Amino acid sequence: MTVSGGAFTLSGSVIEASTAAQKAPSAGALDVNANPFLIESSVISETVYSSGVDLSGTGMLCGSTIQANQYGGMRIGDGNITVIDNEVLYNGTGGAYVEAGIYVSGVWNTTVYLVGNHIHHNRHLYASATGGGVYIAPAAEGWVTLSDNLIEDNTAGKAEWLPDDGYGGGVYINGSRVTLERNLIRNNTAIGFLDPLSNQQGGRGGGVYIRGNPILRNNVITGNRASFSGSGIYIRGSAPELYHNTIAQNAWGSDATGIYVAEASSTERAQPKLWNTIVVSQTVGIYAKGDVVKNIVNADGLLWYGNTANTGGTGTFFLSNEHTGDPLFANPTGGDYHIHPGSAAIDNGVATSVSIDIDNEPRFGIPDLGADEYWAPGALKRVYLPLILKQ
Ligand SMILES: [Ca+2]
Repeated sequence: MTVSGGAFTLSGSVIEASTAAQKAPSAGALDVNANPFLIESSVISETVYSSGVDLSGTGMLCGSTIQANQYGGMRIGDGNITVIDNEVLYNGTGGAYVEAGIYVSGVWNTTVYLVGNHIHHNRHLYASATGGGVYIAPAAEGWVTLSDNLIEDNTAGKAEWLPDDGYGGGVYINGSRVTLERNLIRNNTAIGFLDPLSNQQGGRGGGVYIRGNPILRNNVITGNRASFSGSGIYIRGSAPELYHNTIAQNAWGSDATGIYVAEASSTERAQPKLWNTIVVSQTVGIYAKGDVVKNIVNADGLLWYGNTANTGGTGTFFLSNEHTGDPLFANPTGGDYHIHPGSAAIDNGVATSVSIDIDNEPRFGIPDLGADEYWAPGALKRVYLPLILKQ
């Protein structure tokens, strides 16, 4: 279905098993360029030879299910678009033109919000697969914000013995005007392969692959895997800013690196800046390559725990306010990375511009390290009481 022009509303509809005439993701079973549009409580599934939804214009997609579309779930081009509270799953089931669960590109001078979506089991397996769950590449004047999403069990790349190199199992970012905040990014995979010269291709950035200078705030990145480097995060030749992120137990095969920092070229080094980071249960917490050019890691406020080595590589590290101790996560095997009383993260952070935590609760006094701010039972209610009384 193609919609072009003025106002468009689709509510409670099912678009199922469409076959696109044009064999490309950009066709979309539902191809909308409207102003304004509202798509709600609908199902777009099992599209053959294209993606499920292609959106541009101004509008909102909410409360819908985007499932098992062959060339990718959703494609967002230019527009002021909000995608909220959807389930995007099992897209990218096959074919030569497969894209991510949600693919965002273009975004000229406009703003795209992806909020509160559950993005899971999507698979980008076309050659140089970038972004299993979400691919983001905004233009210079656009802005893309991902907040409060659960991004899990997505894959970039096909299989270790096939030449389809994967980058960014959960999220692939190529651009600077991108914000990731309050997301739980877990159990995603980036698969690579060895070429005939035994060079490693792909297999980088199990959770997040970063090219550009995005901002990451209050995210938990855990249980992700990469064949070769950066099971948690891979940073290539860029200077992203990372505030209050919790990186824990990302591991697979030869790589169990929390954050891997590498140059893009001999003249383009990586220089990430981190504040109030927790790095736990990694073989190498943060690795900075230094063989081609000295990549530089600046980190202020760190909690290390249970890493075989906290840092690695011959790059340059400027670390301050480091702490070592048990963060006392509530239930890490169950995916709960809130911290408990007695956590070494509590009140050990440094002051930053970040005033809330992953739960949208205020930072309290001296900020805690990582994504969660600990509040004693009942404490938060007292703070919110005046707000409640006003209503
Ligand atoms: Ca505190």
